[in-house]
Amino acid sequence: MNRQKLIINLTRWLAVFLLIAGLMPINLRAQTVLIISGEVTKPLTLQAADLKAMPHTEVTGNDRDAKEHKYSGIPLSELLKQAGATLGSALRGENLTKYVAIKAIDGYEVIFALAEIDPDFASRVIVLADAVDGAPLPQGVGPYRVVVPGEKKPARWIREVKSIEVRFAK
Ligand SMILES: Nc1nc2c(c(=O)[nH]1)N[C@H]1C(S)=C(S)[C@@H](COP(=O)(O)O)O[C@H]1N2
Ligand SMILES: [Mo]
Repeated sequence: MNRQKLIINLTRWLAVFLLIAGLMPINLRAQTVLIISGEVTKPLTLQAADLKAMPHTEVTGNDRDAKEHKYSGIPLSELLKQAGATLGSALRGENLTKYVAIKAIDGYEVIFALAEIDPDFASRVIVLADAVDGAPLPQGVGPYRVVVPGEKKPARWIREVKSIEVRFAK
């Protein structure tokens, strides 16, 4: 193959690649959608496909419309476990002073004590929801929203989550 043919061939493959990449839904393209950092042994930079592949749980919750909805999402404990947070038998002593700060695109921020998230302590499963009643969360709510089952006021149901950070309170 001469040089010119090689270049034509490479250009063709590049065109095919760009076409396929262009046709992919935006949320499947390789881009960071969630960062988990702070007091963890394995900070995570996650893409949509990573989150999609994680174990999901269904929880029911009452939205502000007072109607019951079925949310599907990744338990926050699962995300923090994968990041290497001190959960389970490691959640004792000074680690009980840790909290989890969750931030949204609009600057809104909420916190949970790490123990509120650990399944050994908590009787409810707090999730990072990516679907409601079988459909992806709408624009402005998702792609990821925290859902706290049983909480009387939905103020910690933080929408458009972009990062999760574990910190020491002291
Ligand atoms: N990102 C973000 N999430 C947020 C808020 C916000 O201002 N920004 N407000 C919270 C408050 S105070 C309430 S009461 C609920 C309202 O949820 P709704 O918009 O689904 O009714 O969202 C919570 N999540
Ligand atoms: Mo609110």
